[in-house]
Amino acid sequence: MKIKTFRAKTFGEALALVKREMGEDAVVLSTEEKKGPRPSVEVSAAVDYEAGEAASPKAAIPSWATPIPSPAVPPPPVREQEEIRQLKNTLIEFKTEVGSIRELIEDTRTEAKTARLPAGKRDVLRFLKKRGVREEHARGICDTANNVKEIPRAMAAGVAVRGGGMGGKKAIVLIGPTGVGKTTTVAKLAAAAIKARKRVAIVSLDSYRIGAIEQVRIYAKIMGVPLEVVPDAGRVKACLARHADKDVVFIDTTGRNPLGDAVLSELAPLYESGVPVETHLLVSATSDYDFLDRAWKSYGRLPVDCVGVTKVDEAVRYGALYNVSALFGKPIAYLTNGQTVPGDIVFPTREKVLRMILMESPAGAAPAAAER
Ligand SMILES: Nc1nc2c(ncn2[C@@H]2O[C@H](COP(=O)(O)OP(=O)(O)O)[C@@H](O)[C@H]2O)c(=O)[nH]1
Ligand SMILES: [Mg+2]
Repeated sequence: MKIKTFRAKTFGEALALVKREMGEDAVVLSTEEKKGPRPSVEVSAAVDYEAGEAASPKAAIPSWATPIPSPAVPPPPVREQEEIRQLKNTLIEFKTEVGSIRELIEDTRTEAKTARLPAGKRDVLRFLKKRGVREEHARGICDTANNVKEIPRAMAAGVAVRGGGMGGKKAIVLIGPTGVGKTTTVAKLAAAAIKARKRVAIVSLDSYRIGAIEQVRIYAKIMGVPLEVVPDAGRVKACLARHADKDVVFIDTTGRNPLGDAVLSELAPLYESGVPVETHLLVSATSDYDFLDRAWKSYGRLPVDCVGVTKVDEAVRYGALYNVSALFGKPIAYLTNGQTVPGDIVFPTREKVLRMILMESPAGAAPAAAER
């Protein structure tokens, strides 16, 4: 980094000087107007040392504009640096300890609350937690279930499924985190629609990932359905108009980290275009609760109609189906249970979903086999 201060009669002259001396990459750090019998201005500018060296033309500097040498700022002494480092470490340790104490207090409170419950309700809680139902949702079920036998009835209100597979709208857009199974599920849904004698097209908005287009292109080719790759969501409307003769058009999208804003900014033009679409949010049955929560905070800002839960074949328990229902408040439209297209997708009844959640499902005993 090279810092210099220039003095000139006007800002314009001073900036011209900066540009001439330090090149186009220079950044102005400060400016100051000097009043008095001979008014002038001072402009301090900085440039990355090497870039500046390369960029600055060696032009002559007029006599009225003398560069003022910058005072050298000495680095803090080594001992001080070491002390700062140690202080930082102590602070991190302290924060971790406070976090642990907080968790401990919370656990103790929860245990005390559980201990006050009647034995039957304690069983309900234990039963549900063992199946992966989140504590807070399990407690909600506990309010109405006095014993394990009453769980299915108490849980039923919290789980909705969308019968009939696909809804009435022509365009169906699949959204969700990266790698959740959107493209594979588009292919499975397209195959199901073809089986139901519907005229189908696939639109891919996923031009972000290398190979993504190839994957969907292969599926489309195998099924003999047209594929259109659309570079941005704003152009989907025109694309759908080209497919006016189709009964259903599946739109595959780019998976995004739910933490980022890309999720919304990329898809917003689709919703703003006013084209009627049905939005399916896909989440994996293997996702942990905090991830689901975060995904909903992000994707839930879009007009989600229903949920597709993928990779149930990889889950060791199915509490996530309840957690998803409780968190999202949207019906489950389908479950996917394997990588095989078109087979590994089911459109379950509510009873089926409830049975799955209540299953004590040891690792490896996926319901996929039972479904097929
Ligand atoms: N086990 C399992 N794997 C799946 C399922 N659905 C998709 N996959 C796999 O998950 C990976 C990512 O799928 P893909 O459709 O490309 O995800 P996308 O990034 O959301 O489009 C691929 O290897 C798929 O074969 C499923 O239901 N079960
Ligand atoms: Mg994909």
